[in-house]
Amino acid sequence: GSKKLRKDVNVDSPYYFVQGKKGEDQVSDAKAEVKEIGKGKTNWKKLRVWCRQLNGVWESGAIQSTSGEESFVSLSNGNVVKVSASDLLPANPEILEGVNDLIQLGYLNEPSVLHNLKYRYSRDMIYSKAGPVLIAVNPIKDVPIYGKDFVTGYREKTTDSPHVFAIADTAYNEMMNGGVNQSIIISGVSGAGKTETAKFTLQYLAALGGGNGWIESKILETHFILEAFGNAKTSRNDNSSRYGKLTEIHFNELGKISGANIQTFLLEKSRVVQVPAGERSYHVFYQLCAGAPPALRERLNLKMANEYNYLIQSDNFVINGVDDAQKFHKLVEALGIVQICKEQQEQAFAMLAAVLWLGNISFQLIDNEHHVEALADEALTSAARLMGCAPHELIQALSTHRIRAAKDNIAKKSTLQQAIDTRDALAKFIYASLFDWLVEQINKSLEGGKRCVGRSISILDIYGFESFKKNSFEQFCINYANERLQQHFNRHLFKLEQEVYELEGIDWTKVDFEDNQECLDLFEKKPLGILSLLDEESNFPNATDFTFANKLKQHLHSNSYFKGDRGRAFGVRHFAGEVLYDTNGFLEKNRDPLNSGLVHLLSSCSGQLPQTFAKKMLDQSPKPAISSDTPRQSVGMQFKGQLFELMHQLENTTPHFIRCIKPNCKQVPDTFEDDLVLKQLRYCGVLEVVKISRSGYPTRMTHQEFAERYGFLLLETNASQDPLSISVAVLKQFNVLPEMYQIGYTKLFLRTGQIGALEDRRKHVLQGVIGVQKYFRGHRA
Ligand code: AD9
Ligand code: MG
Repeated sequence: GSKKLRKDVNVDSPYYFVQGKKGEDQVSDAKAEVKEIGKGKTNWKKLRVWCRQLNGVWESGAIQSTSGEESFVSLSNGNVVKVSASDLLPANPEILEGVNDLIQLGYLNEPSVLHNLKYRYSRDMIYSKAGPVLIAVNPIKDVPIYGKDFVTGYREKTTDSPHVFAIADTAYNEMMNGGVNQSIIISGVSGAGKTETAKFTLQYLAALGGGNGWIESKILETHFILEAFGNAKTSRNDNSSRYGKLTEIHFNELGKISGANIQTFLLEKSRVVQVPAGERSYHVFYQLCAGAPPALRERLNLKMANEYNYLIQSDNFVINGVDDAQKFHKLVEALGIVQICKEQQEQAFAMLAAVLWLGNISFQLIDNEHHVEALADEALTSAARLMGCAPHELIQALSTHRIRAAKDNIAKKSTLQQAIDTRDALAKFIYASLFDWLVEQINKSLEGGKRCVGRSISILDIYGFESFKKNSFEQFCINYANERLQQHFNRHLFKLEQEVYELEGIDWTKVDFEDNQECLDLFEKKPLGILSLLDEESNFPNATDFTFANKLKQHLHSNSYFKGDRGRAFGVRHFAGEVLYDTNGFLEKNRDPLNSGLVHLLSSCSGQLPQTFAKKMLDQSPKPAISSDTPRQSVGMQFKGQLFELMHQLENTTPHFIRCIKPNCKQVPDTFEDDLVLKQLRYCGVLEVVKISRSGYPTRMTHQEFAERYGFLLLETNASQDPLSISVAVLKQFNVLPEMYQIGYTKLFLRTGQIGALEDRRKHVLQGVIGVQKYFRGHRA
């Protein structure tokens, strides 16, 4: 990891390793912990351990005997194997099996964390906590834990097992009692369950804050509309959101929902014109083609999905178990509910049909210099009619491009590739503008009048960290966003952790925490951050992806978060791991050029939506669009701006974090792939949370709990019966060193591993005669 936790500890202490200084080095951890235990402080025979197999998988077992650095371990499958200490990690005692909160685990090593989640998952306990963070492992099947009885259970606090409802409930109460805006930040890889989790959150809040009638059902309906336009089937998820979303819910003084507002981020536009094999374009295209009634079909000259080039590419038209026609009817209903009138709906559908027809436009050669012109066929006339322009105007706009010559902008004939790019740019622009327009309409209908201060809950459903074989500009932006969110996450958790210690009167000021600011600087610094360099290069007419890659290497080679690579690639050391980006297409995607001829065309269309789209575009342009082909702010800078605004918004809220985990790649239930889960735990910073607590005192028990559990082990009966003195006597008798614990006002804080040793002793005694007698004298098991 790029981040280190430092703890001011005595490096010479034999407990150095145990304290987690080498938290990143599991192997030394293992050796040290096993060695410590081997020194005879604990009866380490029969010690439960995790044992690394040749294939890297951790198996549970118990130590049979030890000599030097090697041990014989009997595995859970009955086999006995010889293992070196470096392949052993201590496992938690049985009482900690499947605990609600990972922080309760005495040993917080990776196999222990993983085992705990797996144990719970196999019992359909999909939610767990890691300190303040909720971990949600996608069940990929219906689990009956979201009904009215569960809402009531969490509302009346008769249930306290980890749940998304519990998070929503806490947020709601903190908002009502403290008058502070709240946020629920949901992240995870594609298919991990973010969007479903966001819906359950909303469902709970609607149940709590409902009552004013329409508004909450309206908010729920918006999901359906945005899913139709912003979700698609991908190889990872049949209903993958291709944009990020922040839903802000407003409440009134009485805690009832009064309105809402939705913000979206970085819609994947390329999908409109390019669909990867086995995937689909946006749901709404298939819904429209399958479900439009005859009269509408006629007005839009609509065909079936398999007659449109943009949709044919992937040869994938249906999703198992989904009826697109029926979804279309549901969509129309939902549009009505958010007050988008019939006329507007028809205009929106006309834009969709126009996009589809654009994809069918073809070009013919017109001279010997490879120049082409769009054919005036059914596709072209239909697209022109739907947009509201004359066919020859569309032909002209698609067959020419503009170049800057001195101060003028002159139109030149296009080659086939240029013409196709122009056509696709128009289709993408129309679709993205339509999406933004829809969000605007939805927001108008969700507006709730006067807003109360400190009465809102925002739900963020945003793409998690991505690292594929090939990573492009999209992954670059997504990972940049995650780097920002991770900083927010770390800072918040760290603050919380510190607060707990302060509240308990414990000295923890020596913990020093390095965050990922340097990595963020690599992206954001002016003028030598990647985003600035990308913009600079985007403005050079002759720049290529290669020159961009070289520029990065030239300026950033000494940055420790940057890694130059061969050819067009470069690497970034993210908090979640190193990612190699291929600069292919970076400049083009960052410029996202829209031929000024197209803007002119749209603004002169008779259709209302094209005009609106063009106007918005012109309003956004820093310079008059006429003068250049790339008038807009670059995509990278736009995204950075959006992200800053988002962070600013989030910083004024109390955050609650939910980390969604995808248990397997096959989208099937009851299958838990260790490696995949472990990777995500790393990506989403759960192991970081765990590390933060490792560096401190992860085990916390109230004086009362501690005294009840271990008090009976005292050899001399304590005159005083108060839990604190019993606890202190236990610690003394078992020679727990002063640096291994701290005594807070109400709780006892213990370092990693201490509870395991005490548990072993306790079990040992309970098994012995004396222990059994004491046990039957009424101590709790
Ligand atoms: V993506 O980044 O938008 O591609 P998400 O949003 O993380 O992704 P999504 O919420 O769409 O994933 O979940 C994927 C599928 O998992 C859903 O379609 C459901 O079939 C399934 N799922 C997710 N969460 C739950 C749940 N709590 N209970 C049951 C679930 N099924
Ligand atoms: Mg989603």
